[in-house]
Amino acid sequence: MSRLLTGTPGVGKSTLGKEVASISGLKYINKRNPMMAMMTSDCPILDEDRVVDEEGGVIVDYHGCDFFPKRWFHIVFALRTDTNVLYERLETRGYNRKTLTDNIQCEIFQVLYEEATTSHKEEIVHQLPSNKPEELENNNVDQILKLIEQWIKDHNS
Ligand code: DAT
Repeated sequence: MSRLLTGTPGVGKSTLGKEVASISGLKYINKRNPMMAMMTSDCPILDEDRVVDEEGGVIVDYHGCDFFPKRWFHIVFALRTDTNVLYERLETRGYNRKTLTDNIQCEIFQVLYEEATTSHKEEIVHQLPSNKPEELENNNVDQILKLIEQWIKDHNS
């Protein structure tokens, strides 16, 4: 069982992914995890054998889904952040002007959400707002856990 958290850098994938993993028992995988090898800085490869064997399933954090096989993810969560909020987060990270502008445009044109809906069935892609701590704690964690629970019910009956 694999879930993907996608979205522009800075939208909150790693914060939410780690929180969901700590509550649900899913294993959190990002590009620093040995199960994800980076061919180049923008080309991830998941170690399918190890991921499939992972008891309890995995939640993968990556800014994109083009590189993964289409059959791979059962649910995709696309985080979205308002431009002004994202700008401040990326500025705090010390991104240079070009990287900042590229990422803000990526969010404005919802590049990663559209990539998710064109590379996966639309009904498995869920957009989640990620601007305030309350959205993380009260909304997104709960919603992800409910959708995972529902998926398990639907596929085990
Ligand atoms: P990503 O993994 O998508 O690059 P992150 O998890 O590192 O993003 O988060 C970027 C910053 O934003 C970090 O300082 C934590 C903060 N953040 C994440 N989700 C948030 C939310 N829902 N409300 C407020 N701040 C949030």
